[in-house]
Amino acid sequence: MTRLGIRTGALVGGLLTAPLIGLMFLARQLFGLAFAPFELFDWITRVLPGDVVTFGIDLMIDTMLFLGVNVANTAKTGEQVAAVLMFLVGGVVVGAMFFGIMEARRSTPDVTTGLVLGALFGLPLAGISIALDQANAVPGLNLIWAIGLFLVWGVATSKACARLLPPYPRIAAEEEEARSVERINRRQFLITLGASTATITIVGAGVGAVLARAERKRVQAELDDSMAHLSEGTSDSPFPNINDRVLPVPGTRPEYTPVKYHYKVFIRTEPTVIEGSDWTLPVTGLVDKPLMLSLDDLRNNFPSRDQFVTLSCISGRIGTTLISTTLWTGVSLQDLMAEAQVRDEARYLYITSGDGFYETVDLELIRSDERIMLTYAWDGNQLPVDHGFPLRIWIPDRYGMKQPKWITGIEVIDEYREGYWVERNWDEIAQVRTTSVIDTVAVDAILETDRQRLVPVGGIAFSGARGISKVEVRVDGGPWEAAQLRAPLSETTWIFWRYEWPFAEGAHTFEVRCVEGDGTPQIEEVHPARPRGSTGIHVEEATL
Ligand SMILES: Nc1nc2c(c(=O)[nH]1)N[C@H]1C(S)=C(S)[C@@H](COP(=O)(O)O)O[C@H]1N2
Ligand SMILES: [Mo]
Repeated sequence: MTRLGIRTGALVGGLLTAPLIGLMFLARQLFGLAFAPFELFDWITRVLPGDVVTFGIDLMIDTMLFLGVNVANTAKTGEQVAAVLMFLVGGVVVGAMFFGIMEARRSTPDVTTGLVLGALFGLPLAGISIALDQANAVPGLNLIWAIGLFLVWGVATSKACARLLPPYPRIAAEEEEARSVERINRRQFLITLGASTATITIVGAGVGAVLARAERKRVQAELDDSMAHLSEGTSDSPFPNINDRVLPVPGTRPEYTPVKYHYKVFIRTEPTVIEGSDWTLPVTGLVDKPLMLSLDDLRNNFPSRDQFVTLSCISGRIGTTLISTTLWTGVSLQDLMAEAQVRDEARYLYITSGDGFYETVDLELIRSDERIMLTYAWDGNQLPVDHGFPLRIWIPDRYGMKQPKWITGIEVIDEYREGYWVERNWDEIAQVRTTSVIDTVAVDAILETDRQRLVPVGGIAFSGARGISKVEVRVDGGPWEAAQLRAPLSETTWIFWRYEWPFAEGAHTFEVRCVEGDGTPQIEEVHPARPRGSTGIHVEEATL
């Protein structure tokens, strides 16, 4: 008996939650309103213990590697799909439970029941939305919309329940006849319900998707002016190594990453949007002169610095695509600290971000390295939204996890506070661990000399800010042979290497390792990314 209620409830829950999602998605595209499935997902990933989150991310990445999809491009899409599916499944479960309870209690829900049901889910979700403090949402409007939508959803669920479950109480003599009439009515009702909810879902999600694609195109087009176009040898090239004789092997990744291909990592399902015109940076706490700086103040009142920077993510595995290089421009934190007149007892900067991220930077480190900067431009343009507009920090030799984007505040403090990922058991220092990667065994770029045929093998090596003095390649477990090194764009970027291997037919195993500037070899022992960054040798198989 109860099973009919649960089955019908699950179906109705799904049928009514799908258009709810569709409409929320449309409203998000049209008016920038909050999208509950993403907010719920973001909130869950924030409150869950770090190990559980890491396990989930690992599982997702393993699945992607298994399916052969590019992790850097697809991870966020995977999360978004998971968030929407989770929400839909939630709707199915709630529908099943609601119908099940109504049936077990032999009661017919009315409008009030529906409103209560809607509020039961709408209000906590509104609470989550407030707790997340999404920088880009319109708070009041958001709440009215979200709660209103859930109330309608609750009432619709309750109406459908009243319509689809047998009415109570019932007179026994009429039962048989009533049943067959009901069954026909039920089927018709479900068909109508299915058709109308499908229409709303498809229209909402479809129009939303078209708008989303247009927006993405517009943003991408803005990024097309990348300096990457200038990499061919002009005399006024911005690239200092333009005349280096050691050239990247064809098939190697670009030395200067076009900004639109720069890897992206952020804690939320979506990047955080901050309005540059209202944005100001408060520098508060243990300072004699608290500051309130606009983007123009940062650009005009402090000397600017340019630096070619390779950024990488601690969660990457050996050979990861979560590493990219571009030109960073900003203000030295030493200059900013001098302006704010940091007091003697001050020990750390506590940096907060528009997406709820936070990190601590040791003032000792800032005093020791003038390169540490608040960055407002990438590739000669303002920071792209996805990469932290309007302001992010750069700390040489550290993984990305220590370097907040979308900065909204800096507080000077005297007691250490753990950062977002440190609280989740990632390393406190997060110094970049040296790595080298084979990008290509260029079978289609074989060099013919009179004596032999050489296959160029090429890739990158990166040690944060510690330099690379040697790269070695080994084929089929033979001796390690030195590769040629191309001058890097700066002392804080990856370096490109090439090795010309005497051609031999068959299947071969290529391995690479490197040595830091001061002679420290890359760690060959295999360690997973967590908690300090992965180590081990990159291996590439090729059949020639
Ligand atoms: N506010 C904020 N800053 C952040 C993060 C984040 O989620 N939120 N992620 C960090 C991590 S883990 C990395 S690897 C880099 C990635 O920067 P990118 O997306 O511009 O490549 O940003 C760092 N700064
Ligand atoms: Mo990261």
